[in-house]
Amino acid sequence: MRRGSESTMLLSSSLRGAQQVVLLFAAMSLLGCCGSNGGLLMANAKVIEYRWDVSHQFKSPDCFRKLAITINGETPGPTIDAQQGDTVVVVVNNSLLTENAAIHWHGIRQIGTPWSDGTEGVTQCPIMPGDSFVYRFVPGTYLYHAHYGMQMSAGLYGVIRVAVPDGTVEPFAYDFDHSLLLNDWWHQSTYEQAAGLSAVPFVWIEEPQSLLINGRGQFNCALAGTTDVCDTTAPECSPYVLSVVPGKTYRLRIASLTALSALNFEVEGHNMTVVEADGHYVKPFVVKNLNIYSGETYSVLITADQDPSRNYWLAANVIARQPRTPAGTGILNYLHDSPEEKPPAATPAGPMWNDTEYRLAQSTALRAHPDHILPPPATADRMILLLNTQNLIDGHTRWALNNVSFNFPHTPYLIAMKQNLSDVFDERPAPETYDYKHYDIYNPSSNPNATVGTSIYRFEFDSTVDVVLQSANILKPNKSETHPWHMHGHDFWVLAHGMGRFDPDVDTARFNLVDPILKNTVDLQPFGWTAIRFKADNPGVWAFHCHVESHFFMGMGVVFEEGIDRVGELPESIMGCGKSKLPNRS
Ligand SMILES: *[C@@H]1O[C@H](CO)[C@@H](O)[C@H](O)[C@H]1NC(C)=O
Ligand SMILES: *[C@@H]1O[C@H](CO)[C@@H](O)[C@H](O)[C@H]1NC(C)=O
Ligand SMILES: *[C@@H]1O[C@H](CO)[C@@H](O)[C@H](O)[C@H]1NC(C)=O
Ligand SMILES: *[C@@H]1O[C@H](CO)[C@@H](O)[C@H](O)[C@H]1NC(C)=O
Ligand SMILES: *[C@@H]1O[C@H](CO)[C@@H](O)[C@H](O)[C@H]1NC(C)=O
Ligand SMILES: *[C@@H]1O[C@H](CO)[C@@H](O)[C@H](O)[C@H]1NC(C)=O
Ligand SMILES: *[C@@H]1O[C@H](CO)[C@@H](O)[C@H](O)[C@H]1NC(C)=O
Ligand SMILES: [Cu+2]
Repeated sequence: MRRGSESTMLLSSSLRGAQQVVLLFAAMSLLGCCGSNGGLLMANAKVIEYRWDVSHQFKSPDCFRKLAITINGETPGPTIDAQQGDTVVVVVNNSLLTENAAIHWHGIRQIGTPWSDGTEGVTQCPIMPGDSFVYRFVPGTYLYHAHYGMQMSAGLYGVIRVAVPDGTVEPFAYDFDHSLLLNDWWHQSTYEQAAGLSAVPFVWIEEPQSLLINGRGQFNCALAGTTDVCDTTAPECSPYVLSVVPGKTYRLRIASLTALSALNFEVEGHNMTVVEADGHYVKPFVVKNLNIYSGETYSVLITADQDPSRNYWLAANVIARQPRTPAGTGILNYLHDSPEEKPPAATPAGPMWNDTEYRLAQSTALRAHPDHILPPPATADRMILLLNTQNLIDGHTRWALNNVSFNFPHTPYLIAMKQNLSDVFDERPAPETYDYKHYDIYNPSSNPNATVGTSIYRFEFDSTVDVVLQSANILKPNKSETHPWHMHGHDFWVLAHGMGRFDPDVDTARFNLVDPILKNTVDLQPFGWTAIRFKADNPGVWAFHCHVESHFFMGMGVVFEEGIDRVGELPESIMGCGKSKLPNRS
């Protein structure tokens, strides 16, 4: 209960600190998505407080009973509803009896509060059972989820919805605003999953049993064997219903926190206009099907302009891996007297799962809205090439970047650096590139052995950095995977996507420096490459990793540092593990 007892003090200091955080926000709006009127933000800023109790509960989101990790008894957890400029205070109480926890605020840049990022091992010690932790930050976009072990796939996640300040007009109009959180769901526990991933030989959990829309899916209980754990009539697993009024336009905030699957989402019979991605306005484009990768958020507009005498499917299908999971479905309901009536058509099947060109085309179509372009710096100070490979280390299957597979040190980097602790992590620079002229991305390496490492990339403060992600062969011949890469503490410009081997002497000419979209998560296609640029202007230590939970667990991530000397005094609440010392108290 040691840190629990400090929560009251921290909470009150966070309330006192609200004004300071609002000022930090005013600086942030230069890069933020929506508002630019600092005066308005100041006048309207509120402090919103949430108290969350994290605990294990038996849940049946797809009709099959399973132990899930919940917030205040629910999965997905409560939606954080705020207005841009507000300060959100979340008091997290870890009531898991046997497990640590940490919650990451995905897409929130944490300018001036790098210790509130919620990444266990990088920015804080885990929250131990019985402990509380106060996260305090200014929101900017739309997701939160566990960042400890594999708790994300156990259900510890939710949506953060941030409205524009009063008086700010968005570049599109709609009548109603709804969120759709997409997930994949396994019946095996996360402990079994993690044990399998760490085993020699490797034991793979296989594809998810269900896909969930707003925490609801429909498993075929006939496949469950015993009937007492699966009940298709359980109210918990009745399909999500979105009720519409003919003629009205709906903003759907579609967010994916899948642990593994890339998804394709559609609303049967309706086109969607994509207007926002990861908290930034998009040059509007119309799609029938939207690809969405784990960690991404999109806003789309749909108009209820179809035959109102029937209902329509909402459907999510697996792409980029051979699907073995039925579509996740919900119902678009025009029939208000029978909202759950099944639509007469077959469930939409989505595009071919292996149509890489189609996915690449949609990713490339994402551009900044013409009135909201923030041009990137014309040149970069440094370019890092990251080769993504599957490797073996002492018989364990791992993922590596430039032959280094990431392992967390026992002491979080942020604390180690601020307290000048030595022997916490490998202080030699992490590898900047690989032999891109000769490495064959299409075939398994003749020597698939890599090493584990804790080394990081350190950037000169305010410098401009390019990172090019290169997807290569996995350990099997002619197979490569899709990886959604997520950066903490920054939004980055997506300069280009390509297929094949990236050649810096040729392909930099393809960089879009005119109207690239800013994002915090971007897809990397099989045997393809993705180039991003960002400013190292946020003092702190930040993870950059594949958002596939099992891939990150198996080492698919790197860590960035910039401006550590500018980071303010760290709160005690993040300390207490490894070598991190708690300051003496009187
Ligand atoms: C925090 O958890 C403890 C048990 O671990 C419980 O007694 C307490 O009521 C919880 N507090 C809140 C605010 O849920
Ligand atoms: C969707 O858009 C396509 C292409 O613009 C168009 O041909 C089609 O009629 C639209 N469908 C609906 C239902 O509006
Ligand atoms: C895509 O996968 C299907 C099987 O699901 C296969 O029949 C087809 O040949 C594949 N297409 C390509 C381009 O590999
Ligand atoms: C890879 O490492 C293993 C030990 O884990 C070793 O037995 C094997 O010879 C190595 N392979 C090569 C090609 O060096
Ligand atoms: C860590 O080292 C820096 C630079 O040498 C120094 O300014 C700082 O005071 C040291 N911090 C601690 C906690 O010792
Ligand atoms: C990774 O390390 C192994 C063993 O040192 C080496 O044989 C292999 O070429 C390296 N691969 C890459 C991509 O650098
Ligand atoms: C891999 O693909 C290449 C080119 O498509 C082909 O020549 C080769 O036979 C394939 N190898 C295997 C093992 O399927
Ligand atoms: Cu991955």
